[in-house]
Amino acid sequence: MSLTLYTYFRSSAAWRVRAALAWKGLDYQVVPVHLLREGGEQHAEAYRKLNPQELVPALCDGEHVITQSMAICEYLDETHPTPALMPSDPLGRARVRALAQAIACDIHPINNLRVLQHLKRNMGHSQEDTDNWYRHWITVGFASLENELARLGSKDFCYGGAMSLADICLVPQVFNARRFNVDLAPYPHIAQIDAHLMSLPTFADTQPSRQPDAE
Ligand SMILES: N[C@@H](CCC(=O)N[C@@H](CS)C(=O)NCC(=O)O)C(=O)O
Repeated sequence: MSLTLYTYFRSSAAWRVRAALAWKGLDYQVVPVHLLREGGEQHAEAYRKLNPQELVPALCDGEHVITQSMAICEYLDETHPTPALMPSDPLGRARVRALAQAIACDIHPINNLRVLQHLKRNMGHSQEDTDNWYRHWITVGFASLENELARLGSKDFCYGGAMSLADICLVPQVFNARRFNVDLAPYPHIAQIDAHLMSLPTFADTQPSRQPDAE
């Protein structure tokens, strides 16, 4: 199997896939897609042919192009079941998906680059406004996530004392929160889990500063 990942060092959705690939011990080729250079290489014709959504990541497995980070992670988990990214029981999988989707569906999309660009370019908002927007949706999302992790009694991992898709989503989102100066003190479970996960090669080796296209 030959895997190629279209990625951008700072993309949190791409980091999810980099972490999943690392967790599974899979080798892959990296093709950087710069999201800002020349109006954004994700909008260039060559990339649009690969991913009409004009978003990273995209993973090529041989001739097959797979888009959407969550679909890619689950594809990797099904094609390479060990070590697993999902619990073996239905309730566990539902819990992990709920935590992962709280980040990937409810926080991340409204803070995406194109949303921030629209706020600034077309709706007349200042940089300060858009930064506040970003922080607002992270704090709303993290407050409920923190409560859920506390209720589950989570410590080193989001769920069940083992690596899962929820962890894969958490770490890149915490990285983004720090980048936008969100105070993490109100979220001790999130901070503890993130600190533990960042001590593991799965996340330490795939973080933005370790990428070939890092600036
Ligand atoms: N739901 C998609 C989201 C992908 C996404 O939003 N990627 C961002 C980077 S994290 C992107 O490519 N943004 C480019 C843009 O907004 O123009 C996924 O999980 O793959």
